[in-house]
Amino acid sequence: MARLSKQTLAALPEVVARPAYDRSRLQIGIVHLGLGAFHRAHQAVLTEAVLEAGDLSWGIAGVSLRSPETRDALAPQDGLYTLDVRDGTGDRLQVIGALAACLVAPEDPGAVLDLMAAPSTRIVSLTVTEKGYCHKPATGTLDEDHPDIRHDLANPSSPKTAIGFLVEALARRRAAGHAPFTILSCDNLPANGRTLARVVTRFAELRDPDLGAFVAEHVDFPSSMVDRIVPATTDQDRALVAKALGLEDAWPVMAEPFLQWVVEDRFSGGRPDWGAAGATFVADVEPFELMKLRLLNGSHSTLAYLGYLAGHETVSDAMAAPGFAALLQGLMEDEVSPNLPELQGFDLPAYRTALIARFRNPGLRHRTWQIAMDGSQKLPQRLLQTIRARIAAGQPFERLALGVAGWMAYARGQDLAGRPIDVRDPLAGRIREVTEGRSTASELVGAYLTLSDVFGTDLPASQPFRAAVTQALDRLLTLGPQKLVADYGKS
Ligand code: CS2
Repeated sequence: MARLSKQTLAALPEVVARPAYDRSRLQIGIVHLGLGAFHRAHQAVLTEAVLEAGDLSWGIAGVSLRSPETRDALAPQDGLYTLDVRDGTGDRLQVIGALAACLVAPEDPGAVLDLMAAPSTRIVSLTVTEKGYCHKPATGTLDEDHPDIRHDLANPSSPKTAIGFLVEALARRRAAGHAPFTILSCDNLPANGRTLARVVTRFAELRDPDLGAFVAEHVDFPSSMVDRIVPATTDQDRALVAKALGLEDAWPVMAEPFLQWVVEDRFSGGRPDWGAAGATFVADVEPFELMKLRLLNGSHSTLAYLGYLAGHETVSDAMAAPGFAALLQGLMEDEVSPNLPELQGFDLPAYRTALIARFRNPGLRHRTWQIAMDGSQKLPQRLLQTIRARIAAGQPFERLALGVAGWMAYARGQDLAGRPIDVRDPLAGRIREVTEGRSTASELVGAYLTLSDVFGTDLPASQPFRAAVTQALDRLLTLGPQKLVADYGKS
């Protein structure tokens, strides 16, 4: 079967949308760090609409910070790939042309820095996941002992982290007299722009106090709330897309129809007209971020741990099992929504109902194991912040505590029948160490609460917190996940 590429574009079936603009005239205006499926199914798609509308100055150079896999898949395809939008009733296919170049940072960090330092680059955006910020999740400050951060401080011109690349590129632009680029975080972190500003400024300051002051004063870090469910692509997906295209695509991306992007409008060097493509620009993103992180991602993580432990491979499988929908509905309505900041004119009940339907999407095979990854980096903003608010107000938080207990049961590396779990988490080793030989709920909770990077110092000292999580974990260990969750469907 022939491969998708600029030569074969014309052979695509009519129903497959494709770039109508002249890709040979694309300029690179955006360098994106973290070229995963999420970026390709979200920001790249809105940028594609901007290119279609005629502004060709915003082509994207995608940078993988670790592995060459994406570049190896997309380079032979001239950067083209297919977006497959699925809702369970059919597939909507679009070939995206916005990726003008793909780079692999470890192969040639100098080439990445050259591109970032070029005056034509006006925005550097990021989807590097929570752990890519090299920060302490409980405080949101730079982890100055992080081995890669230490490496990047010692070797500024061959960085490994996004933070190291950003600061070196900004230093080069400053030395050359070019205006800084705007740095746009697109990760699931609260106040993601401010968090990134904090770690980047601190890193710059550690390199040189003058550079730190320059970053603090001259660089824009708008926050943005991103939302679209994008499961990892499987070989089965590849086969289905190939069949529909009549061409091989080595790395298509699968997504749900829903897409939301709320962005703070602070781009001193200009920006694409993403608003015309469906993004919303606001003065303050924080209320949107909190709502999305706590309702969507908080539910997602709770479902991922309990669902995995109950033997469900995907989100939609778990949603079809007794009790899961009721548990999440109750969690969102009774324990999360009352503690969210006011969002004027926003229909919260409709958002919650839509979330349940999105989780049920039978067209997506979103693995619970995938969402379960990196829990130590996700729990603070997804569940623990809401719990803090409820403790402060003297309110109960039984379902949120169950989400935390689910993570504790999962992350120690074996399920309730003693079968091993492949736990992917930067703290996995540490968690194994502290939980070794502990088996009762109170022993396990005691062990986990020594992890101050996750729980801070306030939650381990809180009696209501310890009691609620211990009780939830005890119920989980004695009743088992299926029965425990099914009971929520009965009341
Ligand atoms: C998920 C998110 O993997 C995860 O942790 O909760 O990637 C989620 O699918 C997106 O944030 C949806 O916008």
